[in-house]
Amino acid sequence: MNKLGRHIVAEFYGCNAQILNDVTHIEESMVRAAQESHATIINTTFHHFSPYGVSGVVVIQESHLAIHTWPEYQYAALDLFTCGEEVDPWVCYKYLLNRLQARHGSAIELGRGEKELLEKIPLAHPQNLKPSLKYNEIARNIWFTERDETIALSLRHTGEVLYRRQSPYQKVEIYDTLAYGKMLTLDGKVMTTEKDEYVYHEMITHVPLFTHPAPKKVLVIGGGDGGCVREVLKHSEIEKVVMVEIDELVIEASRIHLPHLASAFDNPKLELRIEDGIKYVANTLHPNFDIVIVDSTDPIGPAEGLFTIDFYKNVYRILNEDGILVVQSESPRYNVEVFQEIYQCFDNIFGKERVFCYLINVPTYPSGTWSIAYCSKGRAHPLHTFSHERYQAFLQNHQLQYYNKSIHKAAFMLPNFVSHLLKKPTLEW
Ligand code: SPD
Repeated sequence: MNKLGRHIVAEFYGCNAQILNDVTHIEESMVRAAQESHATIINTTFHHFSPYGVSGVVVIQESHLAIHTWPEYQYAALDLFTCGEEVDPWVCYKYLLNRLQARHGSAIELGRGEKELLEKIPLAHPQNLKPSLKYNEIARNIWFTERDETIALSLRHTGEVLYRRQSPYQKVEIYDTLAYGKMLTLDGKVMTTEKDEYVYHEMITHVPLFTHPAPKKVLVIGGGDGGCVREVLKHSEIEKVVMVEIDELVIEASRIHLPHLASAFDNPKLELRIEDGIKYVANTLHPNFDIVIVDSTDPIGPAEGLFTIDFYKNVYRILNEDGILVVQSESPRYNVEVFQEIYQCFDNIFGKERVFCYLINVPTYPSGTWSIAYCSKGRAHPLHTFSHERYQAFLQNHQLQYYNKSIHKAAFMLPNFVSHLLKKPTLEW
């Protein structure tokens, strides 16, 4: 491209007046237009004018999408400006024309920043131009936001996206956040951050490992950042771990930017398989694992199949007789219905008495309260079969940041609202 950017100046006529006066609809449409074009959203601001009209802008990594509407004229004026080659502003134009129910639209495209007329001057390496990362000195005010229809969680970051690649399954990104260090996101959802990853990874691994009577072989489904296998392999009695991750870009991003999590990928006890965990489990013929850990994303996109009864029937089948399944089971505060459905599914397969829920505090997940399901096929029990001997021996060699035997026990003491959602009593102590 011989221009720095493409700028579409557009007019939409004969739109639906009600839509043009609905600030929520307009904001959602503009955000979706950005998503349709695979732009990366930095921030949005939208305002409703009295009595009619909406103005707003979606700031994208590639520039901005802006709108002003006149419902009384059924008219909207738009600026769709993108830089670089990856995002096509016409995708946004077509999407919005349809969303705002315009009778017709007209547009001109302006090329911005004719390269032939520009002189590029040498600037210092971006690293040297970067302001120091002390909170008060950061000039840029850029936020990553994970949101659904009702809740948004935002983390401020430096503005530099350290890794961004679209895999066949999802968009894999690493941001540099001010409060939580480097952060891995998949399709815009927080998976893990340098500064709070230990909560999730220690709790999803050590709880089953210290309560299984004699764990030797572990299967991890998902977990591409490496945090789970790092923790599992701290247990010297583990002879083999199979990790099945569908998306090799997650592993690549973690190896490059989160080496502290990816530290066990080259451990000889680990068999790392890049394939679909659902197929792997379906094709495993005989009981073969003492513990299965499902460290998935949320139940949309590639992880959807990891939340189905067929998948878990197969997991049950491949567990050895005292086997334990642990699964990240979403939030009882955020995804209430999904949370209930997951436990219903496990109750049906393992039996209600053998399915337990425990809670962890992950500040960077929506609501901060996250849950893990513990399902026992045989003798294992989350509290009664805890091995004090192995725990004491483990402490001789390892220091953990969240997990200890008290938090293990406490995590199973459920608040009343969670017990009610699950129709299960909390564990007695
Ligand atoms: N909404 C967040 C759910 C994330 C569960 N998996 C996290 C991956 C960490 N290894």
